[in-house]
Amino acid sequence: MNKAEIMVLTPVRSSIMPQLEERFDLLRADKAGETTAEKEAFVTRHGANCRALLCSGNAELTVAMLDAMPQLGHVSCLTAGYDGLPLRELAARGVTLSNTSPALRDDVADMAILLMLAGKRDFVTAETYVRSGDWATKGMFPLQRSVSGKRLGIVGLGSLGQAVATRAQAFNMQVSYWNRREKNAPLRFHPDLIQLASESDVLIVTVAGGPETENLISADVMQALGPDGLLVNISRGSVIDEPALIDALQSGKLGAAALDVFASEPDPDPRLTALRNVTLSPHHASGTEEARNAMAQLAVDNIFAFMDDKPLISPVSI
Ligand code: 8YV
Repeated sequence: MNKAEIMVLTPVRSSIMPQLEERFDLLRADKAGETTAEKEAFVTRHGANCRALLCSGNAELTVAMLDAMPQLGHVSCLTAGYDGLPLRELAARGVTLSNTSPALRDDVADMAILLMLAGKRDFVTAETYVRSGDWATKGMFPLQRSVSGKRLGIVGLGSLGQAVATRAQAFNMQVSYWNRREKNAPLRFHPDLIQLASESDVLIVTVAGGPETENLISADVMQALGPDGLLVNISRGSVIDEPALIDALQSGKLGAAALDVFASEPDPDPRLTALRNVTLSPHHASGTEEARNAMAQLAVDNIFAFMDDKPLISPVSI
């Protein structure tokens, strides 16, 4: 009997790929060439019977590709973010979507705390201070600011925001949040984001990217967070108005930022990376062996669930 066909736009880790290879006929669009046109030509040639597709959230899944896969029923996105996918087109075709946010939540929440502490204690500069010998020649490193007892505002209280809240409470922080809708959570809800920022010492952004949250963190939000405030972003660069961020950091209207994500990756704006009051990380919050294995496994398990007519493990409503 012929194996069912699965289209691969982005492969999972090589250690996990054999699970798919064993059961399905894999159509490797990812190997068809570097350009979208080459991948599109491959999908057009081979997509007629494919039932499910594996890709990352920033893969170029074009309308022409979807048109060439009339049997497509499911897209298993192997990242948490899916803001680059054509959601309206998928919904219109009745194609279901799953992502991997449960698999990376804890490591991303850890990174939010790491960035918060590094930003508040100026840890990167402190490390260089020891390595360079400045400690011996210049004396004591300047005093920094604590996080214990301080006010944390979380922007977006999905499961990632909740995981950040749990960690911050262990640091004895007072945690409040902004979300589109109030959540049933024992945390203070602020329906007004500017108000939340003005009553926070640290703001951690965890909302999903996409058009709905583009530039949500505006110049006004940054100004409300203020000259002593720290803005941490572990969601998507698009959520922050980056030119306004550069201006706020340069002028001192905002104290500091600690960022894992940027408007332009992997080459963030040099005006941003030149600033002393920014702590930088190369979009690596989920960059652990554990998280990446769990993400790959979950993406594969969602394909198995779909192909076996079982409920998806981590569906996304679109
Ligand atoms: C990804 C992420 O691992 O899953 C996401 O949405 O932002 C990251 O953690 C990264 O985009 C992989 O390229």
